Amino acid sequence: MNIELFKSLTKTARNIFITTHQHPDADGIGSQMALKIALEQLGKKVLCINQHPTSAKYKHLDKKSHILSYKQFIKLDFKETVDLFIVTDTNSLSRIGTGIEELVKNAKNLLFIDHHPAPVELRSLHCIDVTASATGEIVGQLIDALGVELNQNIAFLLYTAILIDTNSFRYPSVTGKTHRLIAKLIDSGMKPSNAYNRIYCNKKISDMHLLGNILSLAKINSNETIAWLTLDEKTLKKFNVDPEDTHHFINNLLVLDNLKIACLFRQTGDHVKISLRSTGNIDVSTIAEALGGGGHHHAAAINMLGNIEDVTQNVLQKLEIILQNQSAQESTNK
Ligand SMILES: [Mn+2]
Repeated sequence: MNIELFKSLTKTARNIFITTHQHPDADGIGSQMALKIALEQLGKKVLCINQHPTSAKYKHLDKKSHILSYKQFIKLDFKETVDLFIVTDTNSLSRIGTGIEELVKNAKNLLFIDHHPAPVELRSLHCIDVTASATGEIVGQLIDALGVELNQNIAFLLYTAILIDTNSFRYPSVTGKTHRLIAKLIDSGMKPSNAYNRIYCNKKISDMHLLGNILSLAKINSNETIAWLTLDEKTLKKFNVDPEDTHHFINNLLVLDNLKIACLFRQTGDHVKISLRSTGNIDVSTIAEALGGGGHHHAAAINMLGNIEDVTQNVLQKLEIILQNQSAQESTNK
C-alpha cells in the first residue's frame, strides 16, 4: 500500500472528488465522509459524489447531505479541474457507475483506497491493502499519516465503516491492528453503542415476522456443512419488507455447529441474488468469481439469471463439490 503517494497526491491537489461503488454501503460512505472532513481541515476543496443517492438507512452518516448523487452533481455545471479523484471501497471503475466513471476520466489523478482483492501491480500504485478488515481501517491509517486528528466525527464514521464490513468484528479479517485503531476511535469520545444502534437496531416488527418465517424454513445438507435460506418475491411482498433489509438474515445461519458455508438465495425479477458467507478457511470469493460474482474471502455475492429453485440446486451442487475436494485435499495433506 502506497501511503507516500497518498500524501503527495493530496498535498498538491486543490480540488478533490471522492466516490465509492454504486449502491453505496456504510464502509464506502463512512470512508469517503471521513476523508472529506480530514482533507478539508488541510484546506482542500472536497466533493463527495456517488452514482446513486445515499439510502435512508445511512443518512445519519451524512446528516447535512454533503454527498451528491450523480444527478444532483450534473445540475451544478462544475467546470473546474479535478486534481485528484479518490475511489473508495472498490478498485474497479466498472463498479462506480457509468456517470461517475466518465468524470474520473477527466481528473488529473486517480487513487483507489480499498481492501478488495486486486493484482499486485495495482496495489503498489494505489492505497490497496487486501489484509485490511474494511476500507475504513485503511482510511484511519491514511488520516493519521496526514497528521489530522481522528476527532469524534471522523471516528464515528470510521467505526461504523469497520463495524459493518466486519459483521461486528466477527470476520477473520479483524486483527490486532483493527482493534488498535478502534481503541483510538473510541478514545476520541465517539460512542460505539450509538454507532451500533444506528446500523442494527432499526428493525420493524414486519422484519421480525419475515425473519421468523424464513428461519423456520432454513435447510441444511446431510453433513451439516452448508445451510441456506430462500426468499421469493411473493414472501417479501406478503410481509411488506424492503429486500435491502434482508441482507443480515444470512448471519443467523453462522451460529450452526459444523457449518462451513451459509447461503441466502433471493429472487428479484428474472435473477437470483446469492449471498455467501464462510467460516474457517473456505474462500467464497473464488466460488463467487467462478459464477460471475465477487467479494471477500468470507463474504461474497453473485447475481444469476434463472428461477430460485434451479439456481439454488445448481449452486448447492457446486458448493458440495468444492467442500468434498477440500476435505479430500486436507486428508492428503495430513
Ligand atoms: Mn468494504
